[in-house]
Amino acid sequence: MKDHLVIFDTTLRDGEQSPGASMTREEKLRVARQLERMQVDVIEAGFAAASPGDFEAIRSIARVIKGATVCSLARSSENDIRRAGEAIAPAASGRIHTFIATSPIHMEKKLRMTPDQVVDAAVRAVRWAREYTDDVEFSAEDAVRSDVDFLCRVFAAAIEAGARTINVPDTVGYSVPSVWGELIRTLIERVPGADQVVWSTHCHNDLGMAVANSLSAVLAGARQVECTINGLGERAGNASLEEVVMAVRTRSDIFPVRTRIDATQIVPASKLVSQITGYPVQPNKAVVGANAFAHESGIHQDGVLKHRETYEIMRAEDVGWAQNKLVLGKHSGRNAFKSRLSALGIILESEESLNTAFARFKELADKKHEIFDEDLQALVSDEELAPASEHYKLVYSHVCSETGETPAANVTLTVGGCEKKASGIGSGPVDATFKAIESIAASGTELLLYSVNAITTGTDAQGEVTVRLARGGRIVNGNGADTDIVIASAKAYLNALNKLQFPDRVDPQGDV
Ligand SMILES: [Mn+2]
Repeated sequence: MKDHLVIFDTTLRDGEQSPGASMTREEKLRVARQLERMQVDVIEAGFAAASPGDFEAIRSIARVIKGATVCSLARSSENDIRRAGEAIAPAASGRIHTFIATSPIHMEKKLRMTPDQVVDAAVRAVRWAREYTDDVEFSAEDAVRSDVDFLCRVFAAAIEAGARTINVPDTVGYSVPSVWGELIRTLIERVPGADQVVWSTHCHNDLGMAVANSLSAVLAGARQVECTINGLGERAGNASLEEVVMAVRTRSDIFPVRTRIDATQIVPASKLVSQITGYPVQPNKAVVGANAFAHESGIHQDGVLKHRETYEIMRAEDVGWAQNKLVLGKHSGRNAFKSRLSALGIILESEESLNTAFARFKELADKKHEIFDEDLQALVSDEELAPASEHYKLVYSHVCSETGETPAANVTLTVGGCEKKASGIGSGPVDATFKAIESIAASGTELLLYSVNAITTGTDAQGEVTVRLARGGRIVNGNGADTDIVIASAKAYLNALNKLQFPDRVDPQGDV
């Protein structure tokens, strides 16, 4: 009989802390619904005290999600914990995840607290959290650089105060598998009350070992792994959910645990998160990369055709690859469209927004005869920023690209409802378009990244463009999709400018 391994997904909290990856409430809801469908155990939906927007997003997710525990992160201050408690209040099952730093460097330089004060603060935090829910998780930030005796002391105090899950994070991605496993084993042996809690690990990927360290922790007795879709997260990211889940499943001869994850939902989840955040997945990424399965690449094809196990240890369809099939076409009706959306977990709030989306679907189906799930996701992503909240909007564009001539663009935008026209020239049609837009917006931003990906195959595929802009230390990603990549580019640029119109979350000054 195998133990249950709790999959704690923090795509919406740690993942969202990647530069430019912040998501709107609607986007977070879509990801949360997909996580629920994939049957993760816990969804860390955000950091309630970070901003009113994050608070609202957690509350909305807590209201909607029934099949997973909804969690908010909170520092150990009373205000943070009360905000987290209020945010998760509507949940069928809610958790508060509170943390405090325990390494000498963090205690001295950041918290300016003595070890005794840190233990007291941890105990108070867990007790406040228990006023809202029995399901309280405690993390020792920067555990990797903390003294083991002190970790034992603070964890014992947190358990005594009522924590049910004890999380050991490698906040800075410094550990290696043998050392990390040994630390978990030591803590489980030495901490009084260790047998009454679930031990958890949260590993960062700065040295590329987040998944390996997490799995080593599982072999040492951890029964919760904190991870993200596509390994998204601060800096080099977190342990990737799909790799942890498929390692445990594929090597069930080694791991004494099983998850309840529906693996066929992994690839759809990966694509959704990539599309919403604008973080593409590298082709050779394990499990979810386009080349992850041998039959996709020519060289092994012969061997695979003769006998699949020659090169494959997993089946592409088991993780959801086979689902990329034609779903809708030009003649599909409103009901077929609506039911396909709801199968994808996309619930449009009003009949009016369904009508708008359906009109856009028809438009797209005229240009591109086969419509795939990915096209529908992109269409809805494009639709979601309600026109009323869009400061900049593309009305018209005309672009000339001719051999031997300088590319030129004319654009018409509405800016806060007023129509403005401009033209620009550039080294290519996209460059000319961006210059024309800038001559209206004068945003003072720096372009950090421009990328185009084909959403599906074929030259009639929609191009999905990501534009990353920086201004005054703030970074946003804009996305746009269209069968015309110049128009997709203009949409992505305007989407980024629109995101800069909204105030950002405050820097939470702390992370596990
Ligand atoms: Mn983290």
